[in-house]
Amino acid sequence: MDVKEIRKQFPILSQKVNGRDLVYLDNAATSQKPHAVIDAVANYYREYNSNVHRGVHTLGTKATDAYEGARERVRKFINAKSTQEIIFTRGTTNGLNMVAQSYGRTNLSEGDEIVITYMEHHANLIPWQQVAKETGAQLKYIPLQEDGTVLLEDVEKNVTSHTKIVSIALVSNVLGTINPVKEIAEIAHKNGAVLVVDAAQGAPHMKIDVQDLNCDFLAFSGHKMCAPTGIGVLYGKKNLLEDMEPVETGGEMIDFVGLYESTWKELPWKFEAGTPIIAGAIGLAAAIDFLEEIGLDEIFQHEHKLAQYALEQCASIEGMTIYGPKERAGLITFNLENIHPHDVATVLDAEGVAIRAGHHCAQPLMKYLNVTATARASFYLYNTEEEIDQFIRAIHKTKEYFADVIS
Ligand code: 7TS
Repeated sequence: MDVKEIRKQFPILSQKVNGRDLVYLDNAATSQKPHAVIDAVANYYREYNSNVHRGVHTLGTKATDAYEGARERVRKFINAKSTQEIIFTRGTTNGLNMVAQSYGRTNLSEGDEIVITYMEHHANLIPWQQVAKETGAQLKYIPLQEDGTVLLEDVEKNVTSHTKIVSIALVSNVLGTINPVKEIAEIAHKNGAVLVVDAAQGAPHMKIDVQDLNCDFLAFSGHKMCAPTGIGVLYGKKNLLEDMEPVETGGEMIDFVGLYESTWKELPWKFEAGTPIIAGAIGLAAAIDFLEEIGLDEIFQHEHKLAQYALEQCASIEGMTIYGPKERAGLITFNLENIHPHDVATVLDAEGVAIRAGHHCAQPLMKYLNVTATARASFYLYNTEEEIDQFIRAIHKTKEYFADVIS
């Protein structure tokens, strides 16, 4: 992987921030966009902007071909059996809400259980809280090990014959833990439950094969994988999607409309009410082309190496606590003793280093870790060891600055 060449593809990276070379380490929040994606979106608007699935005019046909072509591109990317299993959404949050509201409402009742973990992002937590309240189902949490991993024994203990839904992140956005979702799918299925996978932090960084994982639903966001904001994907097994009611109704998703009754289009369109996210889907297809040309395995290895390098560099920094397991995806969540993470992020920004501080939309996990907030540096394919060195220097500066202030 030639990171120097890759960086040239991202125009935003070559700028200075606060007089320093920008070091963008907030990729778990959103990734930057390469020329190929920016151009694909601009070309759509410049050359063939039209609504889809409607007229027979030339631009409309071109837009429809590009939009449906993007669906096929996504199908191949996650190895789904059919494009009928690929629903375009606004993002992971939107996709998980659809599963909770459609599959959850229909299939849950009093006494049923929804099983999640303490590491879930709010997007994979609050939709379940809501549907549990509406249906009388119970929300149960699988505990974590001290290093932030999930033991399969604990999954076995918590998933029972009452469990209808198990939902878990493929990769934690705070701990970097990579969860054994294939094994968890087996446990869920053995108990008659479905497995929902939140792949927001997985899809941008590793190869996903939904048939191999044998998950029932899987959601991810385009904006974390070089695509524009406002586009995402919900994968669902065809037999499950076929039995589900649409969450939104209106134009585009109907077959026949009478005065008092209507019927729905076939999959996947019955879940895509209204004018779809055409430019977003085209941008996502370009992002997938871009990532696959480099290779998802290569990207994963690169980020894994960066995380291990960062962990080594951080190990000798006094007063630095790092959360999560040693074997992890490309991010590091940490705290510096006696310094609030927002202050850490502010000093780092002055040094040109962009990280995130806060609860990372995982308040139950913060409570579990016994902290109110943490700082997080998250890596992507364009980050380098030199950037991690700049990050480490900025951490030392932060410590020195606050040591002076405190004394
Ligand atoms: N699930 C996980 C594991 C996430 O990390 C995120 C976003 C979401 C779901 C929601 O994705 P969205 O695209 O629908 O917003 N995570 C983060 C983050 O860690 N920092 O900012 C956003």
